[in-house]
Amino acid sequence: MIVLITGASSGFGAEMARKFVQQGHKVIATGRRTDRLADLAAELGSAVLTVAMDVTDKHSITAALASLPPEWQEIDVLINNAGLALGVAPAQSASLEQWETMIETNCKGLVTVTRLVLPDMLKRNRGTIINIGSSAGAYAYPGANVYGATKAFVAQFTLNLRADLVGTGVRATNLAPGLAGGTEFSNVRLSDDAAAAKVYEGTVPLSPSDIADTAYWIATLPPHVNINHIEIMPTCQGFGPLFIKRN
Ligand code: NDP
Ligand code: 8X3
Repeated sequence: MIVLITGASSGFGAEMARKFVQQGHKVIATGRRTDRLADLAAELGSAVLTVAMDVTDKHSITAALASLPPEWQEIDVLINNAGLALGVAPAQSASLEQWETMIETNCKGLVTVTRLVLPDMLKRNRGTIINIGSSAGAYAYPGANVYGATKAFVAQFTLNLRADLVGTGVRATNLAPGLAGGTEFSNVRLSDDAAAAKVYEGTVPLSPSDIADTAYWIATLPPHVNINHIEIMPTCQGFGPLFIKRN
């Protein structure tokens, strides 16, 4: 299979690239940090094609797809993984610029890549699209405001994509992890490595390989099976009670 992964330069994306290559597949590894992508290609060899792609820039996406050599053009699996959270400030004081970046990346970037890859999948009547959502798309918590909303968008867009694709051979899944360590997610979100490390203190979070194994399982199920939505949490994570502010 040929697997295109957005945000393959770190975290889940890099680990998913490793998993698919180790299982004998070819990976188009995309992202903005081309030095990181080059390191991944050096590690995994010729089964990886690295392509610079900023999902917030439509021209970057179209240029990346247009640059694919003929033998890399038939994308079987698209993993829309590129995404980020920025900040944990409450809505009333959060940065509008950070909100815009999350929407541009997690929502607009994801739908743009999907829209541009989908027609060729439909021509071949096969393909799997795995959108990386989050438990934050289902459960509210303070400071998740726009990040959680972008992941709720991913969940609903995936279901609506399914609705449009019924009767075709193209599948779509929302893969929604909870707390996961071993990625740069919290470093990016908090811009503070010490604070990022504290997020995982005293926990056994999900690992990138837990997510990579799940994505691989979804992509290699028999063609008649579509996982619509899968939510995964580490065993140590649970649900907060509904909060009541008392006088
Ligand atoms: P990382 O920060 O390690 O990886 C994020 C990836 O997204 C990087 O490869 C980065 O590449 C890429 N990316 C960010 N912005 C852009 C952009 N504009 N264009 C292209 N690529 C971009 O975090 P994770 O691996 O943890 O996150 C991957 C996905 O998983 C995200 O969608 C995140 O929301 C989601 N998630 C993470 C969880 C966690 O707890 N870690 C839990 C649930 C969901 P580059 O900077 O090189 O462009
Ligand atoms: C990342 C999971 O709980 O930090 O999407 O929002 S969480």
